[in-house]
Amino acid sequence: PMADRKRSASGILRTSSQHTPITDAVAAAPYIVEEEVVKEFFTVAPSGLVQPEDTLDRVTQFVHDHVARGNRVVIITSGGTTVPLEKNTVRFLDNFSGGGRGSASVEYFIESGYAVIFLHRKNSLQPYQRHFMLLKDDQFLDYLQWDDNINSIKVQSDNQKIKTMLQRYHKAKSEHKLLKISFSTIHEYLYLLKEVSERIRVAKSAGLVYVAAAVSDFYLPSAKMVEHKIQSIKGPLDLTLDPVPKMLGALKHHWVPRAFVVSFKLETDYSILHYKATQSLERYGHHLVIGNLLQNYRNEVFLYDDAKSSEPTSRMTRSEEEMKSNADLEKEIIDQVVSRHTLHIELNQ
Ligand code: 9Z3
Repeated sequence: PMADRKRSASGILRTSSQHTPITDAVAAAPYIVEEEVVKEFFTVAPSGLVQPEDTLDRVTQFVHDHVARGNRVVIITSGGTTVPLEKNTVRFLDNFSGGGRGSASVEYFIESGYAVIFLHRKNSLQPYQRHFMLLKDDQFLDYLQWDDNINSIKVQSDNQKIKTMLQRYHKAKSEHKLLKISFSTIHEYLYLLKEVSERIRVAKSAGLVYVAAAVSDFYLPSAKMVEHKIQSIKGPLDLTLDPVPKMLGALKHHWVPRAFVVSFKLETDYSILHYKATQSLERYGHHLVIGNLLQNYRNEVFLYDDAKSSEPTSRMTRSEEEMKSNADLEKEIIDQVVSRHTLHIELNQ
């Protein structure tokens, strides 16, 4: 499929017919998980939901302040969720995501005037800081030197990119444009996504949810989980995981019914990407789905906003030059998302 796709005139391949026979009647029915199922899922949270007590109050305050100033508010989720295998967790499953997409997106949303709630995996890449973490030859510490004369640290850099980044960081900070909240487990993630989403409802159509986190589809309920570290003496490990209730429909229809909702779809097989992405549009009612393939997700994404179309609405790529200079594809992605959000606000005043 990758080779075919390169050869096609538009650069886009039609979805393989194997995945398309889904009737409109079935596909059009929105999928919304029952509230009981959501409640049940959160009550069986294995290791509790570890958060500072005032986390949600800080969200309420943050949203209140920015809505009062007429700012748009976006929730950006980023990083992979964990699935603990033991109550005292030594082993866990993880989803692929280092937080590059989410953390880069934060910077461009802030540049576009948004206030950002960054729901991220603990220890994943952070906005602004990521530029120092991803340095190839230098290390962050190479920029710092101890100066005995002033008994202080001196920063040594003539790197323009870093200068711009620092300026943006300090501006965002002084304007209180960024609120960070971390998660680790799938339970923490979904719990926080629900609570935080419900708190941006007051932003109405000026609210945006941008789901870039890589979220596990399977988990081990605490009833099936052992207390202590699984011992290897017992031989091979058999695991049967339960499906995670699909909450993306409830997000759109119940938690933030007036907000603009953008989600990412990660696949490894191009021939099913189109089907899966349009399914998210139809089943969950998302406004925009951004599809990407694990093999080249930093260089190419597909935008889907029409469930009935047999092709993605558009495709974005990084040129050779942009790859070399390490330019972010997210800049272009956020430009697109912001202009669609503007239209959404105009239509939903
Ligand atoms: C993505 O597809 C993101 O673009 C990546 C970004 C995870 C590939 P990195 O953080 O990677 O820059 O290293 N995110 C969505 C992945 C996902 O699991 N989506 C769910 C699904 O496909 C729906 S929310 O079912």
